[in-house]
Amino acid sequence: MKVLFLNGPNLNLLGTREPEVYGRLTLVDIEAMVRTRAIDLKVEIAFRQSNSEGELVSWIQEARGQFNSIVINAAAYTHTSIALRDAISAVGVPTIEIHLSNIHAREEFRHTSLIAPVCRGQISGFGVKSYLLGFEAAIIVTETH
Ligand code: CA2
Repeated sequence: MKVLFLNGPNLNLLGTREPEVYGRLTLVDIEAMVRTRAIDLKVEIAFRQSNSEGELVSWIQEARGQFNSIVINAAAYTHTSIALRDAISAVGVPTIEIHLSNIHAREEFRHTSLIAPVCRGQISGFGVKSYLLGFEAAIIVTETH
């Protein structure tokens, strides 16, 4: 089984600013935590980040036939990107949407996720644990796909 983790814009800055919202861990720390879990579960993973919408779209397209499922923290593109939504919908690889913060408890513009309707589910508000919960969900949807 192979799971692709995708991270959107500014997540490379995690741990440097707004620790009260996003915590103190960096994306490198989060990747290490996910890799440790992947070894325990004997699941192969790829873990990527991009500030570019187009690069994220390309990675989603390339996931078809390469990965069983996708876990995506699309960051701000969650709320704006029809391109990401169309890519997730087009490739048909089961996808889990995750967020560190609870987007529904924040500013109104974060309450809408354009990708939620084409994802299998959403995990939002559990800090770095959202990545591990998303990983578990990605395995569950692969088993039922
Ligand atoms: O809670 C999440 O995981 C978000 O996807 C994080 C995004 C935000 O735009 C979404 O609404 C919710 C922001 C990603 C990174 O933002 C940083 C801002 C300051 C310092 C470090 C990271």
